[in-house]
Amino acid sequence: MSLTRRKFLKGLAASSAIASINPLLAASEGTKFYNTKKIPHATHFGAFWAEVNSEGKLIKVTPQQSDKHPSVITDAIIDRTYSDTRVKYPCVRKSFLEGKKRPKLRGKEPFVRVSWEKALELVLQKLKETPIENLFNASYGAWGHVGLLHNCNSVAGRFFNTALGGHIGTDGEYSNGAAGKVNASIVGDLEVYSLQTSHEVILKNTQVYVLWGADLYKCNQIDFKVANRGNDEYYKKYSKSNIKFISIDPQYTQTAEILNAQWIKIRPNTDVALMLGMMNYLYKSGKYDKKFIEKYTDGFDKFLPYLLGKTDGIDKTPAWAANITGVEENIITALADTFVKNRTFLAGNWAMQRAHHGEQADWTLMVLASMIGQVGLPGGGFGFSMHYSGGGQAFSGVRLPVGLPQGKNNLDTNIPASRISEAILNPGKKIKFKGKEITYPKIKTMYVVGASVLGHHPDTNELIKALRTLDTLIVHEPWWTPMAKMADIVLPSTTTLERDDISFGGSYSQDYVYAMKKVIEPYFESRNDYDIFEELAKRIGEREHKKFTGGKTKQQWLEGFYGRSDCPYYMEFADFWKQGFIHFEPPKEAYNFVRHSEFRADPIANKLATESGKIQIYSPKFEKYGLDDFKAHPTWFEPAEWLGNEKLVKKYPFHLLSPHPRYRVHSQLDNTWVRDLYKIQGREPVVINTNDAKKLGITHGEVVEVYNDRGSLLAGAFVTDNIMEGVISIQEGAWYDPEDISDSKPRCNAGHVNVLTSSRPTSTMAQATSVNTCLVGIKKLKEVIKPYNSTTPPEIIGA
Ligand SMILES: Nc1nc2c(c(=O)[nH]1)N[C@H]1C(S)=C(S)[C@@H](COP(=O)(O)OP(=O)(O)OC[C@H]3O[C@@H](n4cnc5c(=O)[nH]c(N)nc54)[C@H](O)[C@@H]3O)O[C@H]1N2
Ligand SMILES: Nc1nc2c(c(=O)[nH]1)N[C@H]1C(S)=C(S)[C@@H](COP(=O)(O)OP(=O)(O)OC[C@H]3O[C@@H](n4cnc5c(=O)[nH]c(N)nc54)[C@H](O)[C@@H]3O)O[C@H]1N2
Ligand SMILES: [Mo]
Repeated sequence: MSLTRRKFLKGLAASSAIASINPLLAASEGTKFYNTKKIPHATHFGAFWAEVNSEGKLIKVTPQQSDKHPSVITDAIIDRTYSDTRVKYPCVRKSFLEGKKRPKLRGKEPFVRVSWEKALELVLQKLKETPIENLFNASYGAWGHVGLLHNCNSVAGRFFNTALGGHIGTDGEYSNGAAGKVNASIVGDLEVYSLQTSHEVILKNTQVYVLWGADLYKCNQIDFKVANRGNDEYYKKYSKSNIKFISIDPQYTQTAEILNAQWIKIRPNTDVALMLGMMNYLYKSGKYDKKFIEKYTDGFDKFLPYLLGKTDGIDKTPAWAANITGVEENIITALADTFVKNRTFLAGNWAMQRAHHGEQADWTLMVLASMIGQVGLPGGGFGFSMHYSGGGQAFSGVRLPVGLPQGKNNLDTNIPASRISEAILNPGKKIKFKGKEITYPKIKTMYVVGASVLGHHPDTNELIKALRTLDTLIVHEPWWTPMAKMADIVLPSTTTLERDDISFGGSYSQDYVYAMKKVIEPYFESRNDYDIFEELAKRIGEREHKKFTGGKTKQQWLEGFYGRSDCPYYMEFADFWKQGFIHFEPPKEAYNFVRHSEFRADPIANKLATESGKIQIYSPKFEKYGLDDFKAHPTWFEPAEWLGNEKLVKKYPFHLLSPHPRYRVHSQLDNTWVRDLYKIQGREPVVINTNDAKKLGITHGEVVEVYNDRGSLLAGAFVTDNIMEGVISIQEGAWYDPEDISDSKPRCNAGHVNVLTSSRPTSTMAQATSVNTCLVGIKKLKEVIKPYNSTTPPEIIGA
């Protein structure tokens, strides 16, 4: 927790945080004519009143007052709840049920409907057969839904730890796995999840706002907790302000459009070179802030020889940078001049560190910000979360409920996020990781709850090859996702609407707690993940059962979470539960928050948690790691695949980006009518520049093939000038649909981008995923083997 947050908390009793009473309370109790009931619930897509008819069917959702800019994606909740893709019964892959295993048939065979009794017995048997040293809990990320009790990740983690003693886990994130392993050593904080300088401060002080690949509008459509889309109000104010917006991005985003930003087209994965070029110019022209560098940073002198080419013979001049980035030399120097002459805010994204050598991106940006010298000044410096979960909103200062305690994992075996396929395929292999060496365990059983590994992991064909070597693959899912279709045992989970829970939002403002009341009865035979694990724990033993439940009922857990808040304005749980939410108005001072202002005001008293207490431009700790692909200072490394690699580009001329989807949370909602808003002939769109399309004879709206050595897919061409030439883009998360399952690398019929991405790690330091480093070819289509089909459930015998 940052100092400022603590101060907020201390000052809370005297602050103006006020719990307000819901004026809609009466309306939430139902209407006379139709006999419907309005029930409060909350999701990643926003909080709403769910209207249920007399038959108990959900018929309508109406956004709650906390949703400042409701989106159609909230409506799609109804469609997905009653979707044909729901898993209705426990199912087991045919050969697996017959005891023949045949792991190579995963994803190819029919399933058999079984009773819960049979399914649980099988799961239990497999768990008993598998020592925890061989049990991989791949329930990554917690994007399933926002509830604190039924949170898929924590329910699974708690079960494995309390009932079995532990499990193999994942180390590092798909989101910001590279930056996440570096930033804390540079500025004492991850930065990617830290409280951001407030929008009000930006509006009052910022003159130049750089969207460094930050797609604020799109990425803030959802929240890790409950979305409020409160940022949209600020973007309106931004667009009317005098702030000059500059977007450095291979695509002209919707955010850039809203803010009328100047577009700097940059070759993907080359931002570090651009920043070095600017720094080189600022140093040589003497325009950088020497005082800031002296007072607040450490190791500039050790970085300079590299910047000036004394160590490697390459002077990192703007001309050098122009050659790499495709941004003209005079623009690079003009940008640097603009940044130092104006109060400039650099809003970094996460996509550029989701690339080969992604460790360098944030670090270099922070060093550039240091040379500009405005870190900690109102409206200046940097932020790495303005695009995420309502970043920039004022923080209520209220301590909010936390979820299920995880218990102790007796194993310390975690696989770096990018290495899952490799680890499954190479037990015992040793790799470098965070300056140490780790050994891959032998993974026999993989258990997935609330994640779409087949959706989120790079290089789908490599992953499927790995999954087809496991002994057992168990998945809990409400829907027949591509991940579920690949499993041996599929247990049908309820959706968020089918159980009571509690959450809060937005992630940064933390100004609402929400009652997520059960809206409908569980669909067919689905059960809550919590209940499934409780039942398994019970069958393992009385002690294990008690350890898992903590001796509490679900209601007691919920009330306990709620009671953990230390806010004096909290209402009684029963009142809160009736009202549906509780709101805390952030105190006035929260609107004046400036990131790193305390460090700036007094770098001794408020020193950073780094080696020197200052911003680490050079790190002796990292020097000791002695790695070839990660040095002690920011460094430009050529990515393995990029537009500057002439040899590769001859074969695969396009750089493929896979940004996050506008109308989904990753793969979620791909099975709803929302698809109709943006799919092209049923496929995920591939965004391509007008001139490129012309050269290839591709017209807007036709289905094309995108391919490389790793795989191929079909996508619908979206032709536009809003992407630079040589770059194409396909949103992550389309449901995988192999055309010919007998093929070892079947073409994906639906445009699931990870059949093309590489599982290459960012470096031997962070071993993070690098999906945005990917070259491909694109061509007109000869034939389509079968119609679009990704949301068709598998064949189920006995259903
Ligand atoms: N190419 C490419 N790939 C990427 C990325 C990229 O930028 N490009 N981004 C990466 C990033 S940053 C992330 S965070 C990951 C996201 O990857 P995931 O977190 O795996 O993405 P989701 O599709 O949201 O998966 C959540 C799953 O939980 C299920 N679910 C929902 N509710 C419940 C429930 O109550 N119980 C159970 N058991 N299941 C439930 C949903 O149906 C869905 O299958 O993707 C990564 N993959
Ligand atoms: N609507 C919606 N919002 C989301 C999510 C979602 O699924 N849907 N997922 C959430 C999650 S889990 C995460 S991790 C975040 C992801 O946050 P980010 O990773 O920042 O988001 P992306 O959409 O992958 O990419 C943002 C922009 O980066 C640009 N970009 C790609 N490569 C480069 C590069 O090399 N240089 C530069 N300068 N720009 C580049 C892309 O063109 C794109 O416009 O989003 C969150 N927000
Ligand atoms: Mo993410």
